[in-house]
Amino acid sequence: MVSQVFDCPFVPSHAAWRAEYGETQGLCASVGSAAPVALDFWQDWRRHPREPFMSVADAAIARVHAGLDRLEIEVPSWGFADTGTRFGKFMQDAAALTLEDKLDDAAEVHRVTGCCPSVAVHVLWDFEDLSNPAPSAALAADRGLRIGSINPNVFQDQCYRLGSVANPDASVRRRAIEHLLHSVEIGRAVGSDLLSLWFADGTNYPGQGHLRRRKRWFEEALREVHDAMPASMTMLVEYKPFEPAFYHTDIADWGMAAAFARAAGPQAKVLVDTGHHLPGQNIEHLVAFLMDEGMLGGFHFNDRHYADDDLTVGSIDPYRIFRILLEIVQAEHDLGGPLSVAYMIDQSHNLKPKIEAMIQTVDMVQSLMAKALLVDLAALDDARERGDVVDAERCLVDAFATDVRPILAGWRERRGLPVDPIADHRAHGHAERAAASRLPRKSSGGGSYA
Ligand code: PSV
Ligand code: MN
Repeated sequence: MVSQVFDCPFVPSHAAWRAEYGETQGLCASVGSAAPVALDFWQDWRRHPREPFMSVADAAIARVHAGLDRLEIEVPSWGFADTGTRFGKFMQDAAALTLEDKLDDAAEVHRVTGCCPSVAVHVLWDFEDLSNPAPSAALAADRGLRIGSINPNVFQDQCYRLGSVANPDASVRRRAIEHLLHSVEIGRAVGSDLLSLWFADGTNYPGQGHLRRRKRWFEEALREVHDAMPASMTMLVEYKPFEPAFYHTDIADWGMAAAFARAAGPQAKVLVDTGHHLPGQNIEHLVAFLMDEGMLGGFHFNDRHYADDDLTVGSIDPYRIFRILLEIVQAEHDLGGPLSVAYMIDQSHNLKPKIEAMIQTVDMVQSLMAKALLVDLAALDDARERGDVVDAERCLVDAFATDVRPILAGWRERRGLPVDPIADHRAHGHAERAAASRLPRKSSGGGSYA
């Protein structure tokens, strides 16, 4: 059954149009007469969205709503703090300083989106008293949140100049492993089941490191940490082809991450950060491959134009994230149930207001997931079997081109959430209150590079 039948693909249904604007306004008669009215309708629709612009079957809308009900997205604590480039930091009055601030901001994102109940933490950036992390769980709970993935910091201390678990100095390797083991305990104390590992280890110059020896050190370290994890905990192994190391990175790509995860043990999986690939990498292909191997653990979502740019999801290439999500939708469809995948954001917003950028990201991930859920998988399979390449691609393009904002609006209304989360956040005054309370606590000026 089709919920609305529209006469024109780019303007609302006759019924909706007549109800709002009467018979006299032409629909597709001519661009000249329809355009001004269409603009009015659009502006009004943005305030009070009612129905989709394209016909979408009720069953498909229900499928999207059910998919959105399941979709939880973790926000990173560091996405609310002042950050910058390696050349300097630009400070924002409302940017968070403490874990409490970050949790307040995350709670604001969750208030308007309803799908971000957990916050990733970086151990040395977020916990003041590492010997007693448990109260942080209560701070999160007070705000209706929970502490999500635990991210150790084995990259910033002076001793890690030549690496952490692959450092040529055994005492530094031990120190890094101790920090990873401590992070497991922190996870236990705050009720987190995700240990998310990213290593800056690598070398800058040919000859600097013994590549195979470093690989062995990594395997040993990951195995030791894996063995210390409770049965409920998953280890996520992240990869990155370069930066901060520029000659080689010890976990350079998804294949190495999968091999290391396998060497670590059955609770270790691969973490795909969408910004961590060399140009031209087909990310949806590696995601499909990892899923089929049972090795996909989760995502760090962000967008990029050049390298690890940490731009908001979909700002550069929304079709790419759509294609990745479609692989997951297909896998779950084939499996007949949801996969256990951690959806996390990993972005630093240097120019946009932090909370707005985070809400914009969540909205984009939801929209792209909605589009992926709209793909007619039966038609896609049929086109593939017929060898009809054009029809197969059209299945993707049709779904991607569908305006899902009304469907999302319907989902939000059903959940009692604001239909326009950014507008609601702006009207709520959180940023102004945050700036007033945080500014006096900030030291003047930004952070310089050198
Ligand atoms: C490294 O570039 C990374 O992607 C890791 O996930 C870190 O946890 C995060 O960025 C820190 O911003
Ligand atoms: Mn990441």
